[in-house]
Amino acid sequence: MNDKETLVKKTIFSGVQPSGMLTVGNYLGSIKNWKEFEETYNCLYCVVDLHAITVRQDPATLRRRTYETLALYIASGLDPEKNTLFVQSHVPAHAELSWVLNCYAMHGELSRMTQFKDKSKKYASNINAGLFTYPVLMAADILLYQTDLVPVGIDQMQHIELTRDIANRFNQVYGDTFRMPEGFIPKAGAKIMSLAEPEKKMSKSDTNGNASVYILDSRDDIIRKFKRAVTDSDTVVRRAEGKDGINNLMTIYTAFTGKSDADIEAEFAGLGYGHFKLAVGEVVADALAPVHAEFDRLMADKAYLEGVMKDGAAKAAYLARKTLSKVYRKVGFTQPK
Ligand code: ATP
Ligand code: LTN
Repeated sequence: MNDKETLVKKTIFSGVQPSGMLTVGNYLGSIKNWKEFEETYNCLYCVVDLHAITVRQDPATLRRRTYETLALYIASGLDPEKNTLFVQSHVPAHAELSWVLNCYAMHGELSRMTQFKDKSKKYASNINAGLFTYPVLMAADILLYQTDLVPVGIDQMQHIELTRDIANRFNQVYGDTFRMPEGFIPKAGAKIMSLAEPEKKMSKSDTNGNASVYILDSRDDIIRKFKRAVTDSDTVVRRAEGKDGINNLMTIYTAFTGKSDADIEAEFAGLGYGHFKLAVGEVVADALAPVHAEFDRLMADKAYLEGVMKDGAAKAAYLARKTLSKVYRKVGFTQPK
């Protein structure tokens, strides 16, 4: 990406935490949708390791998952020549802008973030300041690149609203500094639910192994988990209020096949849930098979992944520094001569 492209094309930024094995929810809510932007936007996709340590991580595991998350970006189809793929901690401007923005984010608004409230319950013995200011770091990620569009699952929309509030507040004090980003939610797959408790979001850090289908699960595991998915006592495959389990399976089927609810109802008319669950499992396993193969190839080539990280960080750092310098100037910091 050069300066001219940055001027003409709009910018996309998104990220995933290397906090666990990625699920089908992460795939459908985010990564899978990113490929379609690579020709028409300047795209930056980040492995957000600074965010991941808001919850205690084992260092060796975090390191491995950082490589794995990057490999999954590429295995899911993102071309490192067309997208800037990088690791957050490799570009110091994220932490630097985050500090400045912390001084323009209010305690009250951060206390209202549902992810903070949920994670405070889940990790009650480690409600650290980083967990609280997590959305400010996310705002820094987005605003550093003068981002136009942020493709995410629905759970992140509240953080994007907050990013806009912080940007507005800053722009009002110092004049136009940050571009106003918009969230972008996928049509199918914005919120994939747990297979064990379908009223809860599928999450990579769920401790129940049957609740989440991981992108890297074996074909047998994927099919087994879908066969065991919690549904209801009805037998007809159709979308309806209160049928969270079936609704979720229909959403997943649509996201992988493009079929509408009416197509699905017709396809499984008279066949019952067992048949449908197996079909969903097979469709997911078929779609993920090429991702698995490419992932294995990439993980065997660490030098290549390190090259992608290095190039991505250099490109991102160049763009980030421009915004950060502007911010430092505006708030009144001196520049060393
Ligand atoms: P954790 O369990 O560690 O909080 P997570 O599974 O919620 O992680 P994130 O790294 O927070 O995943 O999210 C990465 C991206 O995946 C975000 O864009 C998020 O909106 C999306 N995402 C996460 N879970 C789902 C889901 N169940 N359905 C759709 N999108 C999701
Ligand atoms: N907070 C997000 C991950 C994330 C992100 C971002 C997404 C960190 N920085 C910037 C979009 C843009 C999450 O938990 N899913």
